[in-house]
Amino acid sequence: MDSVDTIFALSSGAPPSAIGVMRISGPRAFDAVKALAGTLPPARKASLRKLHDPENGSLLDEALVLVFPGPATATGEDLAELHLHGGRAVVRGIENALAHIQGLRRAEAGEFTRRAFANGRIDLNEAEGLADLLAAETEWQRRSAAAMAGGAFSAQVEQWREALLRLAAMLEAELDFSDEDDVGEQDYSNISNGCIELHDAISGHLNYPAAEKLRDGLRVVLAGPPNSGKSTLLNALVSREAAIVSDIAGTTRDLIEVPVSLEGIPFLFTDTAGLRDESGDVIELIGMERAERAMAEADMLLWLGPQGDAPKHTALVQIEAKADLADHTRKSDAIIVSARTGQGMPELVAFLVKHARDMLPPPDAFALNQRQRHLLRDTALFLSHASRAHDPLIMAEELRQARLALDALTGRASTEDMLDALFGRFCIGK
Ligand SMILES: Nc1nc2c(ncn2[C@@H]2O[C@H](COP(=O)(O)OP(=O)(O)O)[C@@H](O)[C@H]2O)c(=O)[nH]1
Ligand SMILES: [Mg+2]
Repeated sequence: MDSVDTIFALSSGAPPSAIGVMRISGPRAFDAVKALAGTLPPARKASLRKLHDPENGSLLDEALVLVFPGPATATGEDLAELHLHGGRAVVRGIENALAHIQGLRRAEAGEFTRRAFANGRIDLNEAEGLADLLAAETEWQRRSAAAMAGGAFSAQVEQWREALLRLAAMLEAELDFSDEDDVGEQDYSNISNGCIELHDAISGHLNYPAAEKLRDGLRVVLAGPPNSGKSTLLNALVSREAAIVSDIAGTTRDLIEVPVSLEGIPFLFTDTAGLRDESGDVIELIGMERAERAMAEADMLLWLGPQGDAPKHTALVQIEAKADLADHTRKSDAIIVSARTGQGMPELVAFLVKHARDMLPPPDAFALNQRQRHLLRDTALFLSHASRAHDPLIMAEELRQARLALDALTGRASTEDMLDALFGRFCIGK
């Protein structure tokens, strides 16, 4: 019996579909193909084969069959793909036949990717990027996830890691020399400076906007007194009747959140209960409280009320609404819109998109998620400790901690590489 199960799953969408791609990965993948197709097609060449049920010989489908010998495959194992006709019965028939083959079982969720990670084909960051890529709904989400999945961040981490190993090796060398020659005070300022440099490089990346912003969308909150036109403007922005509009003050009482993509950028628009002093309605009061909280958390606040009443907010945008009415309120430095006639709407959207671009991680660059930020912050912190350590042994320990944090980032934790780097530097007859 093999120590690793061979797994299979339909990797394309739910049937019925034009084509259903069945993937098989593991030590018995090619045996399974032989069992169904009779012979094994040449590696990496799409070949047309009749697939028969190995138990009773009945024809199941005629399919394109591809085999990829490991370890240079997506999973790092022998991998096969059956491009089936995507009908429900065809797919089910093949699944049943595969399930009856010795050593094969259905894959669990994410198991192909998990194997890719276990076999060193991708690291944790790339796996996360891949998950984000599959979940991406807007252009910016897709590009950022693609950068992460494509290994841009992993390559950067690898560079930092090498720098870190070099510093550790230099320190190790100093410690050894001080043992042997007893030359008294050693000078560690080189290593200290190296730590500071690396600390700064890593900290720089922590200043980028977080990936969560990209995932959840920029929070744009519409606020102002009752009847100032918030709900109407929200509906116009998201191009549908998400919020109820009426001229009765207090119509919107709870937050209404609408995710929408404008020019490929994810936004979360929030309509709020109008702020007024004289409401006796308990529910409306709760609504106003929620409105206050939403405003505090907003990435951008569109204020439709009088200029003098505007709340304090770092990204406040004055909106002069209902511009089609002769007696509408005039404001200075405001974006002038009429949700009713559409006047000024393209300008408002362009303004929002322009500012969103500055607030989101740049596209095609990786955006760091919470786990990654957390571990990078740890790494930077240990480096800063190391740079200030007076005792070389403490410095070595801080560097070791920094490396462990970086290794947790990629999901690698071996010390083998550390030794390689160390001995690589010491081939001077030692
Ligand atoms: N003429 C005109 N009326 C508007 C405009 N926007 C909203 N209104 C009207 O103003 C009233 C209050 O609108 P609403 O969106 O419910 O305001 P909210 O209380 O701030 O959410 C409604 O009767 C709307 O039809 C606009 O751009 N032009
Ligand atoms: Mg409203």
